[in-house]
Amino acid sequence: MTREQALEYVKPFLKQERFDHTVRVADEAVILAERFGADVKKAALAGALHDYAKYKDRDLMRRWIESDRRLPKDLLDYHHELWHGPVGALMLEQEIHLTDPEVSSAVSCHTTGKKHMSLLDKVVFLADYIEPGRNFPGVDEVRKTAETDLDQACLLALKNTIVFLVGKGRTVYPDTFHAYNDLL
Ligand code: DGI
Ligand code: FE
Ligand code: FE
Ligand code: FE
Repeated sequence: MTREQALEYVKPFLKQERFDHTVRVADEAVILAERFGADVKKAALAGALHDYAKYKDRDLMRRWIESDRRLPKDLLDYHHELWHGPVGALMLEQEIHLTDPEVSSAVSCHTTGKKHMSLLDKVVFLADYIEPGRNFPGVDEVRKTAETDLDQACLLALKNTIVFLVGKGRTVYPDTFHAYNDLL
């Protein structure tokens, strides 16, 4: 599957603004892959597919988590915003036979990160955070860092996310801490 085919596949499932974000993530993932030596085609594909399940029905996603052995049950104890990555990766496997484990992993962990992220996981995670449409506080420092240091940039993005969530009094999924601790 090409970047174009992937974009065509996800488009009907996304709102226009989310689709525009998706195109920017795919483009940013390509830039980062070229910069840091990741597989450019896989980066484009994972970027194009990463938010596929963003608007899937919450109860449908809950049932996936409850019934598929590959999905950690503790996801149910955390915010449903976190579900679209891991559930989306498995839906894509079923629907379009996305079997590439590297692309699947990058889609799966794009929101939280995880321990021992691969080069491709980091590229997609960071692309989602710094794509040109984002304006999180501190994103420019992450963009600057991403010019030279992938791990430092991911670490900074994770730190910002953790600080943001803690500041709002929200739960933090353990994989976010695992990713952070692993890169520190
Ligand atoms: O899907 P996107 O909007 O492109 O971005 P995303 O998948 O990175 O993040 C979706 C939301 O999840 C975002 O509002 C931040 C939130 N989030 C990220 N990590 C955690 C989290 N929310 C909780 N509760 N816990 C986390 O660890
Ligand atoms: Fe997402
Ligand atoms: Fe993200
Ligand atoms: Fe996204």
